[in-house]
Amino acid sequence: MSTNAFDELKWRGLVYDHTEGAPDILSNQKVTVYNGFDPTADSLHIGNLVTLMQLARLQRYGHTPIAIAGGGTGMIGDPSGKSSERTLLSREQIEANLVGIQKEMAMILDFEVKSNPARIINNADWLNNISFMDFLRDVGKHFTVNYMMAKDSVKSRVDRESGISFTEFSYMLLQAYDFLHLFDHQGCTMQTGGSDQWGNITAGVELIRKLRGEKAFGLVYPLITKADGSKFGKTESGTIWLSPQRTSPYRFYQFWLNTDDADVINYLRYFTWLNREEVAELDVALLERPHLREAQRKLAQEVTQLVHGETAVTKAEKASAVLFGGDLDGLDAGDIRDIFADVPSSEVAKNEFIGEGMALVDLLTLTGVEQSKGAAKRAVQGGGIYINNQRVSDTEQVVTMTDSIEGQFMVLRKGKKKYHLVKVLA
Ligand code: 545
Repeated sequence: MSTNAFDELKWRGLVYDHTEGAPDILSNQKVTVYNGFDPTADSLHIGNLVTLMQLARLQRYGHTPIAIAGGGTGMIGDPSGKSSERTLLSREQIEANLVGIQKEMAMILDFEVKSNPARIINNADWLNNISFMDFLRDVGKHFTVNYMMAKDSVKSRVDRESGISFTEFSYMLLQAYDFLHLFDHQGCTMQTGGSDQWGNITAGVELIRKLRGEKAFGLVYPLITKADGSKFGKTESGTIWLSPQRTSPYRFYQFWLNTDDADVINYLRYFTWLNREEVAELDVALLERPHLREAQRKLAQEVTQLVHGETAVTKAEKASAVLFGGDLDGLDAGDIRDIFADVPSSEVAKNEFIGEGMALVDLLTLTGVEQSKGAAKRAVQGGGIYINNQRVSDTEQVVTMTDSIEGQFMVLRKGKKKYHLVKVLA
């Protein structure tokens, strides 16, 4: 670790902007620092993981982290970084989403450490009860519309025909009020976030200055980018979420494993606890032996472990080995579906495999793995056919339900790498 928290964040490439004095208090004092998360979904995605990790990092430097679960702000919707109006979420949806994201916050932060335990606080506790009259008098009065209009989140929307509702326009005041509330009740003097949050954070710093005559601080991180310019955290099959129900640990692991050489060192700094020496070693490995993908593998292991735990890493690695001929023992149907999501597949009715079953050579031709029975036989004789990654030696082999994985799949393979997934239809 660097000797002080600010140098550490700088080295990690995580300082995009900060208000005056922030480096000094991060380095020389112990502060209470917060980051907010609105319950717009039932899970955080890996874009939000950066900010969560930063809270955890600041905690290791002795600062006290607060994660705000935005049960109140989530009722309104932050226009920051959004080109169009959001649809309001129902109260039930918000409640359900809060459950999911609070669980994820709890995974990364430390609640046990005596000196500076983390706290998760729901801003509905104060926002949902404040009266509109009080709010306009106590908060609204301190901001000119001119000031609010100058913020990127508003400016970019005013210029568009669709505009911005009064509801979303007001959002920054709620976030500013949160900061004031945490300043008053939790001794919180710093707020962090992605760079999209700069306007909201500085509004809070302003409010604390105006109403309390005190100095509070803001620090924002760069939004994560990819060297090739494409969007970070998305694949063809969608966003990479922290929730294992939304993104399986195997897919999660694969996502990190597939990181480009040009990005991997940055991501090691953003998303892992590895220190300078460890990252430097992987940088050397990347330069000298890029084909071994040691940096990517370490990244995948570290982040998967952080989010899904150690056994998930072992399992994901085993699953990754399957595409290179590894055995299928211990994998369930869900794993198989994940691993072979991108290989050709066919659907075959279950009753074909019941009773006497189906001759393997027939299955090979039916699925198009081989063009003819003759070719299929020759392939088996040549030792080039595998079922569930077990080589088949008998040209007369019959396939039955006992060859299926949980009654749902069979994996055919020709040669080293050509896979075909048989989906058994009930
Ligand atoms: C609410 C009340 C506060 C302070 C902050 C907030 C939330 C903030 C916001 N943040 C984003 C967010 O995304 C949805 C989370 C996943 C379900 O909207 N107004 O809530 C993101 N944030 C993390 C980073 C961010 C930001 O949670 O700050 O920049 C993304 O990386 O967009 O008092």
